[in-house]
Amino acid sequence: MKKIKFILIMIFLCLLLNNSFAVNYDINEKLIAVILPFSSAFKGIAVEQQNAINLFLEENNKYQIVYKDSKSDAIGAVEAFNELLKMEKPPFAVISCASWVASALHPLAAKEGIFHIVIASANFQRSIPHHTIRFTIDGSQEEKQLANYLTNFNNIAIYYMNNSYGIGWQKNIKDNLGNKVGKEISYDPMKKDFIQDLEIIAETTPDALVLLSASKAAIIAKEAREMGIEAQFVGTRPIERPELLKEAEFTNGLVYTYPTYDQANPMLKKYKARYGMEPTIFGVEAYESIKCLVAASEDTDKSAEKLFNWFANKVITGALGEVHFDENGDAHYPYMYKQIVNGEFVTAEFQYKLLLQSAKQEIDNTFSIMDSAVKQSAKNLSKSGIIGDEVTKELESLFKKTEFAYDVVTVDKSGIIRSVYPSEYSNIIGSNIMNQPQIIKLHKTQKPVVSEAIETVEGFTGFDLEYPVFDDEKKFIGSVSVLTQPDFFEKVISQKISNFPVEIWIMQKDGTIVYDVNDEEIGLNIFEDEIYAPYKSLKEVAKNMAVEPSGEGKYFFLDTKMNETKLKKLIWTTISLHGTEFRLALSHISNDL
Ligand code: COI
Ligand code: CYT
Repeated sequence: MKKIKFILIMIFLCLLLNNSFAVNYDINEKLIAVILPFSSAFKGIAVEQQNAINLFLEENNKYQIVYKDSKSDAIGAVEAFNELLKMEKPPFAVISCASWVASALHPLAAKEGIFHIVIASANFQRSIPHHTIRFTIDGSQEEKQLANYLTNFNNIAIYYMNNSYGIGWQKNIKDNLGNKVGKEISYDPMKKDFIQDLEIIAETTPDALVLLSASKAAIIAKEAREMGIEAQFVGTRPIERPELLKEAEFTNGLVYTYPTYDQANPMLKKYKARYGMEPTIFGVEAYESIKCLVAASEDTDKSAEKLFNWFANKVITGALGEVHFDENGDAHYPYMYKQIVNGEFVTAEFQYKLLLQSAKQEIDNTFSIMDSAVKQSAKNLSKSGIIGDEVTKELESLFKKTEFAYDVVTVDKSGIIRSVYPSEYSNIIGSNIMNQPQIIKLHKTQKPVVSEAIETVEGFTGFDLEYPVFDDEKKFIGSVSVLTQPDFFEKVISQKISNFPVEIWIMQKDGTIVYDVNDEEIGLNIFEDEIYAPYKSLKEVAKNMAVEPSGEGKYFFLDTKMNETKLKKLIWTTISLHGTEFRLALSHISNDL
């Protein structure tokens, strides 16, 4: 049934498209079209976007805007677009809202050579490269972050709006957490009463109910709670609508993912003064899109190609904060968790602990895989000793098992490196590392060791994990080692914290920074190095970190670009392996979100 409907829509779209093939336009270089879902379940969103665009135009009236109503689906959007083509002079650019509109208009606008910007379009299918610029982050990116939270639950129900936004999300969650999803039901966004669906969901007693909804989440939450559904409500970007605060009694506690933007941007105050309420991400995104489009138009000949190229691979700082456009035209910026607490949309405090824990877990897992590989090699080397062809084979296999290894070596019982893999580092064979602290310890204890940051014979600051090797008679004959570089931490952690406006750094108990996003700080000591001298509060925090395995604090230090001094909040925990401890810290600028 769905398939037939899809085919009919496609035929209809093709007919509409064909009608406009022959026309040759004279384009209006002062006119921008904005296609929004005014007559739909998303009217509130459309009005907010329109308000934000008008706010910008009040200050910059070089361009005229023609607003069109996409109504509730792709067909409505294509009709609106075709009306533009019938104008004596069609607009040079079009901004459109919603995923289903984005995917439908994108090939049409490309065909007509009209530049296209899409907003509020998390699930957008590009068919023609280098044409459309998207300000919304892809749903699959947001889902990675939501999944971090959803893994805490075991029986997830999904209630989703029946359009490409809801369907795209439902697929994303199923693909990644399918084994936890107990029930999924879609609903028509025009629907007013959700009781029947919710009764079916209630029967499965979910512990989390994901609502892929906008303002309708207010009624859904109310009806769900009234029938006794106790599940944690979980949402995504479009759920932050004013209607939810009117039903705070039922929506309090909702947790959702949300893009970050510049909280101090003057646009927010102006919008509030003008319209009596704060804008949501929809308004901020709409404002930023028209602002950038106007800037791009001033800099170019307004052709679709030049306008696209103006955005691609650019970093733009504005109301959305720092936005990175990739070569495909997609925007990237951080996402966070928000929550409804006491009838307000607020930044969820829990996210920092969650992020720190998941970074720790990722490092622990990686260490543990590396540890068992080295342990196994040490056993295998009992037979072959620490030099010879068999050893090279063993080192090769160890290297291939340990994703983040820089190199792997064997060391004899007098502390001389005897074999190395890969062979390109063979210049270190023969180096004496007897005076490195971890080797001293290993020789003394004959137990596995992990070094603190050491100056390696390879020539960089690194970390060494070593297991002792014993021969068949259990006599100590040397050791086997895996060496990693500090960026090993970055590679492991970045998958867990990417897109969050937080910094992770790692300190040894002596105050040496062994990992920081800012390369220049790696290897510096908070208690000793010059650049930390003016930051007493940081030294205080570091003193606590040196003695306490976990804790929290506040300090002043430079932002990640080392420009301005900011108040930062921090929490830390400990990573420990074979008795060596590292403090893993997460800090964030206290008003960054
Ligand atoms: C999206 O498609 O990403 C949206 O946010 C659409 C919105 C009207 C619910
Ligand atoms: N290098 C290495 N120490 C070093 O300097 N590969 C192991 C231990």
